[in-house]
Amino acid sequence: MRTIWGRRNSFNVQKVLWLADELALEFEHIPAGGSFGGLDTEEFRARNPHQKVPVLQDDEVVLWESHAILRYLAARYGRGRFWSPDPAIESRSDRWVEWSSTTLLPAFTRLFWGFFRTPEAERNSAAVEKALADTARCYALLDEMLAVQPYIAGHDITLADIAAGTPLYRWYHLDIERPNLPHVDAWYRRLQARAAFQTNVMISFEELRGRASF
Ligand SMILES: N[C@@H](CCC(=O)N[C@@H](CS)C(=O)NCC(=O)O)C(=O)O
Repeated sequence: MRTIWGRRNSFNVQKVLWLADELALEFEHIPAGGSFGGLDTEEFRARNPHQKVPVLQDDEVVLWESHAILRYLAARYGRGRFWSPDPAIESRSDRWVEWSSTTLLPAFTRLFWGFFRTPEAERNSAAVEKALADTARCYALLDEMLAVQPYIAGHDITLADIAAGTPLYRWYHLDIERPNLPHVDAWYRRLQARAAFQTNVMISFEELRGRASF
């Protein structure tokens, strides 16, 4: 019995749903968080003391933190595709998953919250500019990597593309000035061609506009 909790318009949830579909896993999806609520019940808190989504339950294994879930699913069900038993090979992707956690996603999250989730009249334009510049610098770095290979860690899609690629749909739909990054554009087109990306990432986030309450 496999269950994934989390609202579809959370990009942390989207990463997990995207990978689960890439691996053709069967699971029950339970919308939770945001307007669905459900994070403050004792039952949910027992699964995730932080009361956040995504959460995965795979038989007796319960996991939270989107990147920990990605690694678990890949190691358990994606060997040879999304996971290499050779630590040296896996580290080529894993370093970018870590970089996404520590650098790209914090910058993008500041941008998304400061720009899109804050009502226009309340925006701190200096903070938004800074977040935009920081995010653009991250994607500019990826542009250099992607100039010589189609995916972040080489010729095939890896967890790095899921961690760093999930925000792309929002990045390209925000009414902001993006730098010209042709290799990131091409990478985004490659990801858009994948059914699992279309189903789980290319979905409206309009409900989040000007909403800082969850
Ligand atoms: N670092 C965590 C972040 C988890 C997180 O902050 N989740 C947000 C959604 S993106 C959440 O649960 N917010 C409360 C809500 O949706 O009600 C992860 O990657 O899973």
